[in-house]
Amino acid sequence: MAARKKTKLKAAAKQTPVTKRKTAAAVKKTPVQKITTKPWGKAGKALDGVRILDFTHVQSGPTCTQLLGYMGADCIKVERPGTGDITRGQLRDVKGADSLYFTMLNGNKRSITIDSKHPKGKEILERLVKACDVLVENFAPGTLDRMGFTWEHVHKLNPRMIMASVKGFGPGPYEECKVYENIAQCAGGAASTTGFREGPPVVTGAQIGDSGTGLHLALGIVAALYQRDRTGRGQRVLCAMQDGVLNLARVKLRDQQRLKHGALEEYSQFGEGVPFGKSVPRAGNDSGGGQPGWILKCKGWETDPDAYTYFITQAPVWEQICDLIGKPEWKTHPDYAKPPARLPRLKQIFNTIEDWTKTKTKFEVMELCNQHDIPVGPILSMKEIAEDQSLRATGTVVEVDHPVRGKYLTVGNPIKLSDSPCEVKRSPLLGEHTEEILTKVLGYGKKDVDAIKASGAITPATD
Ligand code: CAO
Repeated sequence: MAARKKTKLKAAAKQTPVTKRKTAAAVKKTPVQKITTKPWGKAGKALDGVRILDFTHVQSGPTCTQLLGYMGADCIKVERPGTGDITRGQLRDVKGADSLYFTMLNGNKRSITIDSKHPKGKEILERLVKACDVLVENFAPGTLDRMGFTWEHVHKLNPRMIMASVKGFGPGPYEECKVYENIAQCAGGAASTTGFREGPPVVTGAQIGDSGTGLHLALGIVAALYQRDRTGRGQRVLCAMQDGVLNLARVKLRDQQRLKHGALEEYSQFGEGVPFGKSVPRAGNDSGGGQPGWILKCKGWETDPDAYTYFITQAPVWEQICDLIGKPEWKTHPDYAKPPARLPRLKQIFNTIEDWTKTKTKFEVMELCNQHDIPVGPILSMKEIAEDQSLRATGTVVEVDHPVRGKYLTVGNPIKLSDSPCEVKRSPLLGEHTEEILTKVLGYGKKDVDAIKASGAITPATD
C-alpha cells in the first residue's frame, strides 16, 4: 500500500502543474486570430481552400458536394470517360444536352474524366487523393474497395483526408444493399407514416432520402474539417440514408412511444373515434404538432389542383379565427372554446373553416389570416415557385446559363451565410476540366498529359 502511494506521488510530481497545463491547452485551442478588416462578404468564402475529390453520382452525394461548392469548396468531380454521371443522360428534355437532373445537382464543380479501373487512372486518382482534403462518394457498398480505394489505403496515402460516404443502410443485415430514394423513405419510417389512413403508404415529393442524406453528410464533413484543425488527421464520415430519413421522421418515433400511454389525441382519427393499432398510423394532413391543422379548399379548387391552403387552428389565436370565419359564438361555447373540447370535433371545425376558405383565393386567405397572426400557408405549385420573385431575390431560385442547353433554373444555396456570398455556377460539361486539373492541380506536364491521353485512362474505351 505504502509503496503504491509513493509511486503515485512520483508520477504526480512529474506532471506539469495543473494551471500551467490549462493555460497551454487553452492557447492551443483558441489561437489568437486577428479579425479581418475586409468588409462583410469580401473575405472570401467559408470553405475557400478546401478541395474535394467528388466521386459522387446520381443525387445523394452530388447534393452534398454542390452545397459545399456553394460555400466555396473546390469540387473536382471524377466521372467515367464517355458517359460520366449516369444522370447526365437521364430524363433528358433537350436533345444532346445534359439533363436538368444533372445540371441542377452539379453546379459549382469541375469535371475530370478518369477510368478508375485503368492503371494510369488509378495513378491519377492517387495523386488526387494526396491533393484533396475530402473524398465524397456514394457508390454501392464495396465498389470503392474494388477500385482499390479502401479507407486504409486512402488514409495511408493522405492521413489528413476525410472520407465521406452515403450508403443505403448502416452496418447490419442490409448493409450490402443498393438503395434509391424511395427505398430509404420506406426503410426510414417516413412512408409508413405518410398518406391517408385508408390508403397505402405514400412517399413524399421532397427527396428526404437523397438530398436529405446529402445535407447530413455535408454537416459531417464540415465537422470533420473542424476537428482536423485540432487533430491533424482525417476521419471517416458515414451517413446511411435510412438513418437520415429516420432523423427527419423522429417525431413519428416519438409518437410510437406515446402510443403505449394512450391514443394520440391530436390525430384526427382520435376525434373520429377510430381506435389506434400497434404502430403510428398515417395521419393524412394532420399537423403532427400540438396545434391541429389541415389542408382546406380555396376559391377555384374545382379547376386548379393547387387551390388549397394549410390552416392551423393555433390555440392563442382561436378567438381571431372564430371572428374571421363568422363563428363568434365558438369563442365561448363549451364545445369549442378550449383546445381539448375541440379535439373530438376537428373534422367539423375544419369543414366550417373550409366553407370560409372556399370563398377566398389561397393568397387572400394568407393575407387575411396573417393580419390576425393566424398561421396558414398557400399550397404553392412548382410553377408558382419557379416564378416567385422573392425566391429569385434571395438567390434560392437562380437562373444560370449553360453553353449547350441555354438558361435553366436551379436551387441556390438554401443556407445563407452573411460573410460567405454564394455565386451559383453552371454544371460542368463532361471532362471539361480534365486538362486543367491534370496540369494545374496535379502538376502533370504537357508530355505527361499527352501520354495519359494515349493510355486511354481519361478517354472512353474504343471497341
Ligand atoms: N471509372 C470506371 N468505373 C467506374 C467509374 C469510373 N470513373 N465510376 C464508377 N465506376 C464503376 C464502379 O466501379 C462500379 O463497377 P463495379 O460494380 O464493377 O465495381 C460501377 O461503375 C457501378 O457503380 P455503383 O455500384 O455505385 O452503381 P450502380 O449503378 O450499380 O448502383 C446505386 C447505383 C445508387 C444504387 C448505388 O451506387 C448505391 O446504392 N449507392 C449508395 C446509396 C446511394 O447513394 N443511393 C442514392 C442514389 S440517388 O437515388
